[in-house]
Amino acid sequence: MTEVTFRVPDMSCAHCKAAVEGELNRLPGVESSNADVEKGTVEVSYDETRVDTEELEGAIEEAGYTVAA
Ligand SMILES: [Cu+2]
Repeated sequence: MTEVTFRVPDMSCAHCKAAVEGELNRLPGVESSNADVEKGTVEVSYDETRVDTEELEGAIEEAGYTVAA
C-alpha cells in the first residue's frame, strides 16, 4: 500500500470532505482517504498496482475541487 498527500486548499466544510472522500473511495485500489479541511490536505492510501496518482487527482477534481501543485 502506498500513501500520498495532495494539497486541496479549496475545501471549506464537512460537505467538501465527504464529497472528496466519496469520489476517492469509489476508485478501485483506494484503501482509504482522509480529507483535512483545516489543513487543506487529502491523504490517500492506495494500491499502486491498481490506481495511479493521476486517477486520484482526477477523482478530487471530479468532486469539484482543485489539486494544488
Ligand atoms: Cu464544503
